[in-house]
Amino acid sequence: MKRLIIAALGFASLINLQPVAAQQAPVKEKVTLLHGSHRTGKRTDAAMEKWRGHGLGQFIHWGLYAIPGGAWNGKQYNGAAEWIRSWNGIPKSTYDSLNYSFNPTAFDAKSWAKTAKQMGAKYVTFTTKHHDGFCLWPSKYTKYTVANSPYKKDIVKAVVDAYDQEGIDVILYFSVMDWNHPDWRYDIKSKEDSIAFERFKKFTRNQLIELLTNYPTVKGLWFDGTWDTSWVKQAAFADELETEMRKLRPGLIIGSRFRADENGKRHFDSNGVLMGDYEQGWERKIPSRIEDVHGNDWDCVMTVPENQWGYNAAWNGHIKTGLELIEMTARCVSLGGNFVLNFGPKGDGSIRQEELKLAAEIGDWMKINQQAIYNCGYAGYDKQDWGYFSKKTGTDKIYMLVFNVPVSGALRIKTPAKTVIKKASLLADATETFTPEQISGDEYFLHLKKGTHPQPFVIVLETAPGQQSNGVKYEKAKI
Ligand code: FHN
Repeated sequence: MKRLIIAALGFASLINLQPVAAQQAPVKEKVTLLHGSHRTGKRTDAAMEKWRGHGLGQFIHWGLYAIPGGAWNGKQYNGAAEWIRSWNGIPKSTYDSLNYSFNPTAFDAKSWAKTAKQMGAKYVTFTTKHHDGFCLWPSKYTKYTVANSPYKKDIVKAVVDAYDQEGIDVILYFSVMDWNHPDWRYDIKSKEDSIAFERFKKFTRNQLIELLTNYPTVKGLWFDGTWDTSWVKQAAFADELETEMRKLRPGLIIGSRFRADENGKRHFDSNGVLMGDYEQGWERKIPSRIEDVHGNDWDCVMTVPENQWGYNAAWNGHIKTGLELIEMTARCVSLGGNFVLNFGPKGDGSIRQEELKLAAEIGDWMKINQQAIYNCGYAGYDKQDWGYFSKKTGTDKIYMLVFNVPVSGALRIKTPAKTVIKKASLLADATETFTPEQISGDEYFLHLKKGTHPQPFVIVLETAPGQQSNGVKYEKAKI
Protein backbone atom coordinates (compact mmCIF):
# COMPACT_ATOMS: atom_id res chain seq x y z
CA MET A 1 0.00 0.00 0.00
CA LYS A 2 2.80 2.39 1.04
CA ARG A 3 4.52 1.68 -2.28
CA LEU A 4 1.32 2.40 -4.14
CA ILE A 5 0.96 5.80 -2.46
CA ILE A 6 4.60 6.70 -3.20
CA ALA A 7 4.09 5.69 -6.83
CA ALA A 8 0.93 7.74 -7.07
CA LEU A 9 2.68 10.77 -5.59
CA GLY A 10 5.56 10.31 -7.98
CA PHE A 11 3.19 10.19 -10.93
CA ALA A 12 1.37 13.27 -9.71
CA SER A 13 4.62 15.20 -9.46
CA LEU A 14 5.52 14.09 -13.00
CA ILE A 15 2.35 15.52 -14.52
CA ASN A 16 2.46 18.53 -12.24
CA LEU A 17 5.76 20.09 -13.09
CA GLN A 18 5.07 23.50 -11.58
CA PRO A 19 6.44 24.03 -8.07
CA VAL A 20 3.54 24.06 -5.59
CA ALA A 21 4.35 27.55 -4.26
CA ALA A 22 3.98 29.07 -7.72
CA GLN A 23 0.35 27.93 -7.91
CA GLN A 24 -0.77 29.59 -4.71
CA ALA A 25 -1.81 33.20 -4.64
CA PRO A 26 0.87 35.11 -2.74
CA VAL A 27 -0.33 35.81 0.79
CA LYS A 28 -0.53 39.60 1.19
CA GLU A 29 0.82 40.87 4.44
CA LYS A 30 -1.82 42.60 6.55
CA VAL A 31 -1.18 46.31 6.89
CA THR A 32 -1.53 47.76 10.38
CA LEU A 33 -4.07 50.58 10.17
CA LEU A 34 -5.27 53.13 12.67
CA HIS A 35 -8.05 54.47 10.49
CA GLY A 36 -9.00 51.53 8.33
CA SER A 37 -12.28 49.65 8.44
CA HIS A 38 -13.61 48.85 11.89
CA ARG A 39 -15.92 46.13 10.65
CA THR A 40 -16.30 42.72 12.14
CA GLY A 41 -18.29 41.33 9.23
CA LYS A 42 -21.82 42.32 8.25
CA ARG A 43 -23.82 44.26 10.83
CA THR A 44 -26.59 42.14 12.33
CA ASP A 45 -28.41 44.73 14.47
CA ALA A 46 -32.08 45.53 13.86
CA ALA A 47 -31.42 48.85 12.07
CA MET A 48 -29.13 47.22 9.51
CA GLU A 49 -31.36 44.14 9.09
CA LYS A 50 -34.19 46.53 8.28
CA TRP A 51 -32.11 48.48 5.75
CA ARG A 52 -30.99 45.23 4.13
CA GLY A 53 -34.59 44.15 3.69
CA HIS A 54 -35.79 47.36 2.01
CA GLY A 55 -35.20 46.13 -1.55
CA LEU A 56 -36.43 49.33 -3.18
CA GLY A 57 -35.66 52.94 -2.33
CA GLN A 58 -36.06 56.42 -3.74
CA PHE A 59 -33.30 59.00 -4.24
CA ILE A 60 -34.21 62.68 -4.50
CA HIS A 61 -31.84 65.28 -5.91
CA TRP A 62 -33.27 68.70 -5.32
CA GLY A 63 -31.63 72.06 -4.92
CA LEU A 64 -30.99 75.37 -6.69
CA TYR A 65 -29.86 73.54 -9.84
CA ALA A 66 -33.49 72.55 -10.40
CA ILE A 67 -34.24 76.20 -11.28
CA PRO A 68 -32.09 76.38 -14.45
CA GLY A 69 -32.97 72.71 -15.12
CA GLY A 70 -29.91 72.04 -17.30
CA ALA A 71 -30.00 75.24 -19.40
CA TRP A 72 -28.75 78.81 -19.03
CA ASN A 73 -29.80 81.73 -21.25
CA GLY A 74 -31.24 79.32 -23.78
CA LYS A 75 -28.03 77.25 -23.98
CA GLN A 76 -28.01 73.64 -22.98
CA TYR A 77 -25.37 72.41 -20.51
CA ASN A 78 -23.92 69.08 -21.59
CA GLY A 79 -23.36 67.49 -18.20
CA ALA A 80 -25.62 66.45 -15.34
CA ALA A 81 -28.00 69.30 -14.41
CA GLU A 82 -26.82 69.46 -10.76
CA TRP A 83 -23.26 70.19 -11.99
CA ILE A 84 -24.27 73.27 -14.04
CA ARG A 85 -22.42 75.61 -11.66
CA SER A 86 -19.12 74.05 -12.77
CA TRP A 87 -19.80 75.10 -16.39
CA ASN A 88 -18.02 78.10 -17.84
CA GLY A 89 -21.26 79.17 -19.50
CA ILE A 90 -22.58 80.44 -16.18
CA PRO A 91 -20.86 82.91 -13.83
CA LYS A 92 -20.37 81.39 -10.37
CA SER A 93 -21.70 84.43 -8.54
CA THR A 94 -24.83 84.40 -10.70
CA TYR A 95 -25.40 80.76 -9.82
CA ASP A 96 -24.81 81.41 -6.14
CA SER A 97 -27.49 84.13 -6.23
CA LEU A 98 -30.10 81.58 -7.26
CA ASN A 99 -31.09 81.26 -3.61
CA TYR A 100 -32.87 84.61 -4.01
CA SER A 101 -35.13 82.95 -6.59
CA PHE A 102 -35.79 79.76 -4.63
CA ASN A 103 -39.52 79.77 -3.96
CA PRO A 104 -40.95 76.35 -4.80
CA THR A 105 -44.66 77.12 -4.64
CA ALA A 106 -45.67 73.60 -5.73
CA PHE A 107 -43.50 71.82 -3.15
CA ASP A 108 -45.56 69.36 -1.15
CA ALA A 109 -43.50 66.89 0.86
CA LYS A 110 -46.60 64.84 1.63
CA SER A 111 -47.34 64.26 -2.02
CA TRP A 112 -43.67 63.29 -2.64
CA ALA A 113 -43.94 60.77 0.18
CA LYS A 114 -47.21 59.43 -1.22
CA THR A 115 -45.56 58.94 -4.62
CA ALA A 116 -42.71 57.03 -2.98
CA LYS A 117 -45.18 54.93 -1.01
CA GLN A 118 -47.21 54.18 -4.12
CA MET A 119 -44.01 53.07 -5.88
CA GLY A 120 -43.20 50.69 -3.02
CA ALA A 121 -40.07 52.50 -1.79
CA LYS A 122 -39.09 51.61 1.76
CA TYR A 123 -36.52 54.38 2.13
CA VAL A 124 -35.60 57.73 0.66
CA THR A 125 -32.19 59.30 0.33
CA PHE A 126 -32.62 63.08 0.22
CA THR A 127 -30.08 65.74 -0.75
CA THR A 128 -29.74 68.10 2.20
CA LYS A 129 -26.78 69.81 0.49
CA HIS A 130 -25.32 68.99 -2.92
CA HIS A 131 -21.93 70.13 -4.27
CA ASP A 132 -23.16 73.72 -4.78
CA GLY A 133 -23.32 74.07 -0.98
CA PHE A 134 -26.94 75.28 -0.79
CA CYS A 135 -28.55 73.87 2.36
CA LEU A 136 -32.18 72.82 2.31
CA TRP A 137 -32.27 73.22 6.08
CA PRO A 138 -31.68 76.45 8.03
CA SER A 139 -28.10 75.65 9.04
CA LYS A 140 -26.62 77.89 11.72
CA TYR A 141 -23.21 77.59 10.14
CA THR A 142 -23.73 79.29 6.77
CA LYS A 143 -25.96 81.93 5.25
CA TYR A 144 -26.34 79.89 2.09
CA THR A 145 -29.53 78.15 3.15
CA VAL A 146 -33.21 77.95 2.46
CA ALA A 147 -33.77 80.34 5.39
CA ASN A 148 -32.28 83.08 3.23
CA SER A 149 -34.44 82.31 0.22
CA PRO A 150 -37.94 83.67 -0.43
CA TYR A 151 -39.26 80.23 0.62
CA LYS A 152 -37.68 80.45 4.09
CA LYS A 153 -39.14 77.19 5.48
CA ASP A 154 -37.14 74.11 6.46
CA ILE A 155 -37.39 71.70 3.51
CA VAL A 156 -35.45 68.88 5.21
CA LYS A 157 -37.88 68.91 8.13
CA ALA A 158 -40.89 68.81 5.81
CA VAL A 159 -39.40 65.83 3.94
CA VAL A 160 -38.38 63.93 7.08
CA ASP A 161 -41.81 64.45 8.68
CA ALA A 162 -43.77 63.49 5.56
CA TYR A 163 -41.76 60.32 4.88
CA ASP A 164 -41.77 59.36 8.56
CA GLN A 165 -45.52 59.63 8.47
CA GLU A 166 -45.72 57.24 5.52
CA GLY A 167 -43.41 54.77 7.29
CA ILE A 168 -40.59 55.34 4.80
CA ASP A 169 -37.11 55.52 6.33
CA VAL A 170 -35.08 58.65 5.63
CA ILE A 171 -31.37 58.76 4.84
CA LEU A 172 -29.76 62.17 4.46
CA TYR A 173 -27.48 62.79 1.49
CA PHE A 174 -24.63 65.21 2.31
CA SER A 175 -21.92 66.44 -0.03
CA VAL A 176 -18.66 67.15 1.80
CA MET A 177 -17.36 69.05 -1.23
CA ASP A 178 -18.91 72.50 -1.00
CA TRP A 179 -18.37 74.89 -3.91
CA ASN A 180 -19.89 77.82 -2.05
CA HIS A 181 -17.79 77.68 1.11
CA PRO A 182 -14.70 79.95 1.06
CA ASP A 183 -12.62 77.38 3.00
CA TRP A 184 -13.30 74.42 0.72
CA ARG A 185 -10.12 73.22 -1.05
CA TYR A 186 -9.57 70.46 -3.59
CA ASP A 187 -6.09 69.89 -2.25
CA ILE A 188 -3.92 71.34 0.48
CA LYS A 189 -0.84 72.88 -1.06
CA SER A 190 0.04 75.75 1.26
CA LYS A 191 -0.15 76.83 4.86
CA GLU A 192 -3.10 79.05 3.98
CA ASP A 193 -4.92 76.03 2.47
CA SER A 194 -4.24 74.07 5.56
CA ILE A 195 -5.60 76.78 7.88
CA ALA A 196 -8.69 77.24 5.70
CA PHE A 197 -9.33 73.50 5.53
CA GLU A 198 -9.11 73.18 9.30
CA ARG A 199 -11.99 75.68 9.45
CA PHE A 200 -13.81 73.72 6.77
CA LYS A 201 -13.48 70.49 8.75
CA LYS A 202 -15.02 72.16 11.79
CA PHE A 203 -17.83 73.51 9.61
CA THR A 204 -18.49 70.04 8.16
CA ARG A 205 -18.54 68.48 11.61
CA ASN A 206 -20.92 71.15 12.89
CA GLN A 207 -23.31 70.70 10.00
CA LEU A 208 -23.39 66.92 10.38
CA ILE A 209 -24.02 67.06 14.11
CA GLU A 210 -26.66 69.72 13.43
CA LEU A 211 -28.45 67.44 10.93
CA LEU A 212 -28.40 64.47 13.30
CA THR A 213 -29.64 66.66 16.15
CA ASN A 214 -32.38 68.47 14.21
CA TYR A 215 -33.73 65.32 12.57
CA PRO A 216 -33.28 62.54 15.12
CA THR A 217 -35.45 60.00 13.25
CA VAL A 218 -33.12 59.71 10.25
CA LYS A 219 -31.65 56.25 9.76
CA GLY A 220 -28.44 57.05 7.97
CA LEU A 221 -26.16 59.43 6.07
CA TRP A 222 -25.30 59.07 2.39
CA PHE A 223 -22.02 60.83 1.68
CA ASP A 224 -20.83 62.27 -1.59
CA GLY A 225 -18.12 64.64 -2.83
CA THR A 226 -15.49 62.89 -0.71
CA TRP A 227 -13.04 62.02 -3.47
CA ASP A 228 -10.81 65.12 -3.49
CA THR A 229 -7.29 64.92 -2.06
CA SER A 230 -8.06 67.51 0.64
CA TRP A 231 -10.68 65.24 2.24
CA VAL A 232 -8.92 61.96 1.46
CA LYS A 233 -6.01 63.24 3.59
CA GLN A 234 -8.26 63.58 6.67
CA ALA A 235 -8.31 59.93 7.76
CA ALA A 236 -7.94 60.60 11.49
CA PHE A 237 -10.43 63.47 11.58
CA ALA A 238 -13.07 61.62 9.54
CA ASP A 239 -12.63 58.46 11.61
CA GLU A 240 -13.16 60.42 14.81
CA LEU A 241 -16.18 62.21 13.35
CA GLU A 242 -17.72 58.92 12.23
CA THR A 243 -17.32 57.58 15.77
CA GLU A 244 -18.92 60.73 17.18
CA MET A 245 -21.91 60.47 14.82
CA ARG A 246 -22.42 56.79 15.56
CA LYS A 247 -22.32 57.52 19.27
CA LEU A 248 -24.88 60.27 18.89
CA ARG A 249 -27.24 58.05 16.86
CA PRO A 250 -26.70 54.38 17.62
CA GLY A 251 -27.72 52.23 14.66
CA LEU A 252 -26.84 55.00 12.16
CA ILE A 253 -26.07 53.60 8.71
CA ILE A 254 -23.09 55.03 6.82
CA GLY A 255 -21.85 53.75 3.48
CA SER A 256 -18.34 53.33 2.11
CA ARG A 257 -17.97 56.85 0.72
CA PHE A 258 -17.39 58.79 3.91
CA ARG A 259 -13.75 58.41 4.70
CA ALA A 260 -10.44 57.10 3.45
CA ASP A 261 -7.84 55.22 5.48
CA GLU A 262 -4.45 56.78 6.28
CA ASN A 263 -3.09 55.54 2.94
CA GLY A 264 -5.84 57.32 1.04
CA LYS A 265 -7.76 54.12 0.22
CA ARG A 266 -11.47 54.74 -0.26
CA HIS A 267 -14.41 52.30 -0.11
CA PHE A 268 -12.06 49.42 0.77
CA ASP A 269 -9.15 49.97 3.12
CA SER A 270 -5.51 49.00 2.48
CA ASN A 271 -6.38 45.44 3.56
CA GLY A 272 -9.29 45.27 1.13
CA VAL A 273 -11.90 45.46 3.90
CA LEU A 274 -15.07 47.47 3.24
CA MET A 275 -15.16 50.87 4.96
CA GLY A 276 -18.59 51.61 6.44
CA ASP A 277 -21.73 49.53 6.61
CA TYR A 278 -22.36 48.90 2.94
CA GLU A 279 -20.68 49.36 -0.42
CA GLN A 280 -21.66 52.63 -2.01
CA GLY A 281 -19.82 52.24 -5.29
CA TRP A 282 -22.71 50.93 -7.37
CA GLU A 283 -23.72 54.18 -9.01
CA ARG A 284 -25.58 53.72 -12.31
CA LYS A 285 -24.26 50.18 -12.54
CA ILE A 286 -25.35 46.84 -11.13
CA PRO A 287 -23.13 43.87 -10.31
CA SER A 288 -23.43 40.93 -12.69
CA ARG A 289 -22.54 38.10 -10.35
CA ILE A 290 -22.70 37.47 -6.63
CA GLU A 291 -18.87 37.29 -6.55
CA ASP A 292 -18.77 41.00 -7.50
CA VAL A 293 -20.20 42.06 -4.11
CA HIS A 294 -17.75 40.09 -1.94
CA GLY A 295 -20.38 39.18 0.64
CA ASN A 296 -21.00 42.84 1.51
CA ASP A 297 -24.19 44.85 1.77
CA TRP A 298 -24.64 47.34 -1.06
CA ASP A 299 -27.13 49.58 -2.80
CA CYS A 300 -27.33 50.70 -6.39
CA VAL A 301 -28.39 54.27 -7.14
CA MET A 302 -29.86 54.75 -10.61
CA THR A 303 -30.95 57.62 -12.82
CA VAL A 304 -33.88 57.46 -15.25
CA PRO A 305 -31.91 58.99 -18.15
CA GLU A 306 -28.25 58.07 -18.56
CA ASN A 307 -26.75 60.59 -16.12
CA GLN A 308 -29.08 63.28 -14.80
CA TRP A 309 -29.78 63.48 -11.07
CA GLY A 310 -31.09 67.00 -10.65
CA TYR A 311 -33.99 68.24 -12.79
CA ASN A 312 -33.12 68.60 -16.45
CA ALA A 313 -35.98 69.86 -18.60
CA ALA A 314 -34.40 68.28 -21.69
CA TRP A 315 -33.90 64.65 -20.83
CA ASN A 316 -32.14 63.02 -23.73
CA GLY A 317 -30.49 59.76 -24.68
CA HIS A 318 -32.03 56.53 -23.49
CA ILE A 319 -34.80 57.00 -20.94
CA LYS A 320 -35.37 53.87 -18.88
CA THR A 321 -38.81 52.31 -18.98
CA GLY A 322 -40.81 51.05 -16.01
CA LEU A 323 -40.09 47.46 -17.02
CA GLU A 324 -36.35 48.08 -17.18
CA LEU A 325 -36.43 49.62 -13.71
CA ILE A 326 -38.46 46.72 -12.32
CA GLU A 327 -35.93 44.32 -13.80
CA MET A 328 -33.08 46.31 -12.23
CA THR A 329 -34.84 46.09 -8.87
CA ALA A 330 -35.14 42.31 -9.26
CA ARG A 331 -31.50 41.98 -10.29
CA CYS A 332 -30.27 44.00 -7.31
CA VAL A 333 -32.35 42.05 -4.81
CA SER A 334 -31.27 38.73 -6.36
CA LEU A 335 -27.67 39.77 -5.65
CA GLY A 336 -28.36 40.90 -2.10
CA GLY A 337 -28.58 44.67 -2.73
CA ASN A 338 -31.16 47.48 -2.66
CA PHE A 339 -32.20 49.40 -5.77
CA VAL A 340 -32.61 53.16 -5.33
CA LEU A 341 -34.32 55.08 -8.11
CA ASN A 342 -33.56 58.78 -8.50
CA PHE A 343 -36.13 61.55 -8.87
CA GLY A 344 -35.22 65.14 -9.76
CA PRO A 345 -38.14 67.44 -8.84
CA LYS A 346 -38.56 70.69 -10.78
CA GLY A 347 -37.61 74.14 -9.47
CA ASP A 348 -41.21 74.70 -8.32
CA GLY A 349 -41.10 71.50 -6.24
CA SER A 350 -43.38 69.38 -8.41
CA ILE A 351 -42.34 65.97 -9.72
CA ARG A 352 -42.30 65.67 -13.50
CA GLN A 353 -45.00 63.58 -15.18
CA GLU A 354 -42.54 61.03 -16.59
CA GLU A 355 -41.29 60.21 -13.08
CA LEU A 356 -44.81 60.03 -11.66
CA LYS A 357 -45.74 57.58 -14.42
CA LEU A 358 -42.70 55.41 -13.71
CA ALA A 359 -43.44 55.41 -9.98
CA ALA A 360 -47.00 54.28 -10.73
CA GLU A 361 -45.84 51.51 -13.11
CA ILE A 362 -43.30 50.18 -10.63
CA GLY A 363 -45.89 50.46 -7.85
CA ASP A 364 -48.48 48.47 -9.81
CA TRP A 365 -46.00 45.64 -10.24
CA MET A 366 -44.83 45.88 -6.65
CA LYS A 367 -48.39 45.63 -5.32
CA ILE A 368 -48.63 42.12 -6.76
CA ASN A 369 -45.04 40.97 -6.44
CA GLN A 370 -43.53 42.84 -3.47
CA GLN A 371 -43.14 39.61 -1.49
CA ALA A 372 -40.30 38.70 -3.84
CA ILE A 373 -38.52 42.03 -3.14
CA TYR A 374 -38.94 42.95 0.54
CA ASN A 375 -36.76 41.11 3.04
CA CYS A 376 -35.32 39.05 0.23
CA GLY A 377 -31.79 38.44 -0.94
CA TYR A 378 -29.46 36.10 -2.75
CA ALA A 379 -31.00 32.63 -3.12
CA GLY A 380 -27.90 30.56 -3.86
CA TYR A 381 -29.38 29.23 -7.13
CA ASP A 382 -27.58 29.35 -10.48
CA LYS A 383 -28.76 32.32 -12.55
CA GLN A 384 -31.00 31.32 -15.46
CA ASP A 385 -31.74 33.22 -18.70
CA TRP A 386 -35.45 33.69 -17.89
CA GLY A 387 -34.72 36.05 -14.95
CA TYR A 388 -33.72 36.09 -11.29
CA PHE A 389 -34.10 34.14 -8.07
CA SER A 390 -34.57 35.76 -4.67
CA LYS A 391 -34.99 34.18 -1.26
CA LYS A 392 -37.06 35.37 1.69
CA THR A 393 -34.59 35.95 4.52
CA GLY A 394 -34.79 33.32 7.23
CA THR A 395 -37.08 30.98 5.26
CA ASP A 396 -36.85 28.32 2.54
CA LYS A 397 -39.11 30.34 0.25
CA ILE A 398 -37.63 31.00 -3.17
CA TYR A 399 -39.02 33.42 -5.74
CA MET A 400 -38.50 33.13 -9.47
CA LEU A 401 -38.80 36.61 -10.99
CA VAL A 402 -39.51 35.80 -14.63
CA PHE A 403 -38.74 38.44 -17.26
CA ASN A 404 -38.11 36.36 -20.40
CA VAL A 405 -40.12 33.21 -20.98
CA PRO A 406 -38.13 30.91 -23.31
CA VAL A 407 -39.83 29.90 -26.58
CA SER A 408 -40.19 26.37 -25.16
CA GLY A 409 -42.25 27.75 -22.26
CA ALA A 410 -40.03 25.71 -19.92
CA LEU A 411 -38.23 27.44 -17.06
CA ARG A 412 -35.07 25.68 -15.98
CA ILE A 413 -34.19 25.48 -12.30
CA LYS A 414 -31.02 24.05 -10.83
CA THR A 415 -31.39 23.66 -7.10
CA PRO A 416 -28.45 23.84 -4.70
CA ALA A 417 -27.31 20.55 -3.17
CA LYS A 418 -29.70 18.83 -0.78
CA THR A 419 -32.69 21.01 -1.65
CA VAL A 420 -36.00 19.70 -2.86
CA ILE A 421 -38.90 21.62 -4.39
CA LYS A 422 -42.12 20.87 -2.52
CA LYS A 423 -44.48 23.20 -4.34
CA ALA A 424 -44.46 25.81 -7.11
CA SER A 425 -47.22 28.37 -7.57
CA LEU A 426 -47.85 31.76 -9.10
CA LEU A 427 -47.41 34.61 -6.60
CA ALA A 428 -50.27 36.59 -8.15
CA ASP A 429 -52.63 33.63 -7.89
CA ALA A 430 -51.68 30.78 -5.56
CA THR A 431 -54.30 28.48 -7.12
CA GLU A 432 -52.16 28.30 -10.25
CA THR A 433 -49.60 25.63 -9.47
CA PHE A 434 -46.83 24.00 -11.48
CA THR A 435 -45.52 20.47 -11.31
CA PRO A 436 -41.74 20.50 -11.57
CA GLU A 437 -40.40 18.02 -14.12
CA GLN A 438 -37.13 16.63 -12.83
CA ILE A 439 -34.68 16.35 -15.69
CA SER A 440 -31.65 15.26 -13.68
CA GLY A 441 -30.66 15.04 -10.01
CA ASP A 442 -30.86 18.76 -9.27
CA GLU A 443 -32.39 20.15 -12.45
CA TYR A 444 -36.03 20.77 -13.14
CA PHE A 445 -38.31 22.33 -15.72
CA LEU A 446 -41.42 24.26 -14.85
CA HIS A 447 -43.73 24.22 -17.86
CA LEU A 448 -45.84 27.29 -18.52
CA LYS A 449 -48.90 27.47 -20.70
CA LYS A 450 -47.90 29.82 -23.49
CA GLY A 451 -48.99 33.45 -23.29
CA THR A 452 -50.89 33.02 -20.06
CA HIS A 453 -48.80 35.34 -17.90
CA PRO A 454 -48.25 39.02 -18.49
CA GLN A 455 -44.55 39.49 -17.89
CA PRO A 456 -42.75 40.01 -15.57
CA PHE A 457 -44.32 37.65 -13.07
CA VAL A 458 -43.21 35.70 -10.03
CA ILE A 459 -43.38 32.01 -9.14
CA VAL A 460 -42.97 30.96 -5.52
CA LEU A 461 -41.07 27.79 -4.77
CA GLU A 462 -41.55 26.17 -1.43
CA THR A 463 -38.36 24.27 -0.81
CA ALA A 464 -37.04 22.11 1.98
CA PRO A 465 -33.76 20.50 2.87
CA GLY A 466 -33.74 16.96 1.51
CA GLN A 467 -32.01 14.47 -0.71
CA GLN A 468 -32.66 14.95 -4.42
CA SER A 469 -33.63 11.72 -6.13
CA ASN A 470 -31.38 10.62 -8.97
CA GLY A 471 -33.94 11.82 -11.47
CA VAL A 472 -34.12 10.54 -15.03
CA LYS A 473 -30.93 8.85 -16.16
CA TYR A 474 -29.86 9.55 -19.72
CA GLU A 475 -27.20 7.52 -21.41
CA LYS A 476 -24.16 9.66 -22.02
CA ALA A 477 -23.81 10.52 -25.70
CA LYS A 478 -20.64 9.27 -27.34
CA ILE A 479 -18.93 12.21 -28.94
O1 FHN B 1 -21.47 64.22 -8.46
C1 FHN B 1 -22.50 63.52 -7.87
C2 FHN B 1 -23.73 63.47 -8.73
O2 FHN B 1 -24.16 64.76 -9.01
C3 FHN B 1 -24.82 62.70 -8.01
O3 FHN B 1 -25.14 63.35 -6.79
C4 FHN B 1 -24.34 61.31 -7.70
C5 FHN B 1 -25.33 60.45 -6.97
O4 FHN B 1 -24.76 59.24 -6.63
N1 FHN B 1 -23.11 61.36 -6.89
C6 FHN B 1 -22.02 62.16 -7.42
C7 FHN B 1 -21.17 61.40 -8.33
O5 FHN B 1 -20.72 60.22 -7.76
